[in-house]
Amino acid sequence: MEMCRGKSLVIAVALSCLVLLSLGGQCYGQLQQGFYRGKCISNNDLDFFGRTSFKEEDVEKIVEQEVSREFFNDPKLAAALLRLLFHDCFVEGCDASILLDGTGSEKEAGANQSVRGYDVIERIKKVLERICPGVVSCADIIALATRDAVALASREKLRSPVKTGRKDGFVSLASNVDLPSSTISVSQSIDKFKLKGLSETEMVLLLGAHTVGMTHCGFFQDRLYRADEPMDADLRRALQARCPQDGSGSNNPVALDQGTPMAVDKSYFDQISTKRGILQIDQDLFTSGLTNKTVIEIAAKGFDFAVRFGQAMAKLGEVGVKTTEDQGEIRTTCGRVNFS
Ligand code: HEM
Ligand SMILES: *[C@@H]1O[C@H](CO)[C@@H](O)[C@H](O)[C@H]1NC(C)=O
Ligand SMILES: CC(=O)N[C@H]1CO[C@H](CO)[C@@H](O)[C@@H]1O
Repeated sequence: MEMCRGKSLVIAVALSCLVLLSLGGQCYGQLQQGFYRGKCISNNDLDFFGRTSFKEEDVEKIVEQEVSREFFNDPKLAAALLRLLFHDCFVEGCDASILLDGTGSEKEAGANQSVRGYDVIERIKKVLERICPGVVSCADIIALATRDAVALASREKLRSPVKTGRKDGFVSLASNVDLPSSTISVSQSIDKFKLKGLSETEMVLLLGAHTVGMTHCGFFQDRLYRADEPMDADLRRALQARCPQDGSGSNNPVALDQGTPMAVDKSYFDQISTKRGILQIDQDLFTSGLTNKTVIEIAAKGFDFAVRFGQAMAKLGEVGVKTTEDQGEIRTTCGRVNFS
């Protein structure tokens, strides 16, 4: 995979991409750090002589400012965007396919339930279109905005590097949506992430996104009434009250991280290490011999979660990206393909 990023060894790169593609794998395109440098030129200002003057704008800075404003109004933004990024990237690659409206699009798939943040991306897009129309892709806005929201929700306020240069895809089909369910086994989940070019360790780190945000009783309440499910007794009692066995509370929200539900930190790993995971897949990361070592390592003092999570998130953001004209476009509006 790493080879696909290289600039030299063009032939080797082309060959390995072909091999990877023919194996059904993902091949990272030519994303770049600071792809938009020098590309977003605004010409709204008149200079001293009344001539139009051109000004180079900092796209990443603009996104960061918009995200700060949105985050201030809604600190749940980090959770919304993390889930949006995951659901976009795992279906058709990180190409903003999840943002397309229309009958039968990805948004309408069962797994879309409660995915949020579409409107935030569209608002940031509008701001950028006013400044430099047709330059910044919706797919890049998702990647940059998620990075910025996570930094704001993180105790360490670390803003990880994110490459840009994605194009927006043309296809969005609910029937393509095949996201993991909360009862997927650890080994099946590892396989699913491997198919996207993400390692076991990266999968564990990325599930650490469940350090923020909410789920609903319906996704896990079976666990509360099965004696063989490992769960802290106090937590089980509290959740049984919230999620009655008759299912009458199946839409009740429950925080995925019972420790620090609003902060992007490693608390999720402390929680699952003490049988306080909520979804079955969360708790299983600790129970399973395949991933328990990694969980313990991340939970340990001194593990640099902010940095490692940022790196895994950046890698997620590079899954199946589209970078050429025939693969994608720069949408004018994130909700629809241009000229349709
Ligand atoms: C095996 C993999 C995964 C499974 C089975 C899974 C499953 C789920 C489920 C069932 C919910 C709750 C939905 C609801 O109750 O409405 C959820 C929420 C969430 N997921 Fe995952 N997830 C997985 C991986 C990920 C990854 C890789 C990320 C991001 C990097 C992520 C980020 C989130 C976030 C932030 C929320 C909370 C959303 C909110 O509060 O709006 N998940 N996930
Ligand atoms: C991980 O799980 C396996 C299998 O359940 C167990 O044998 C092993 O001791 C566990 N490792 C740690 C570090 O807890
Ligand atoms: C936001 C959105 O479009 N949600 C849709 C998700 O899918 C269900 C059907 O599975 C629709 O009813 C929702 O409108």
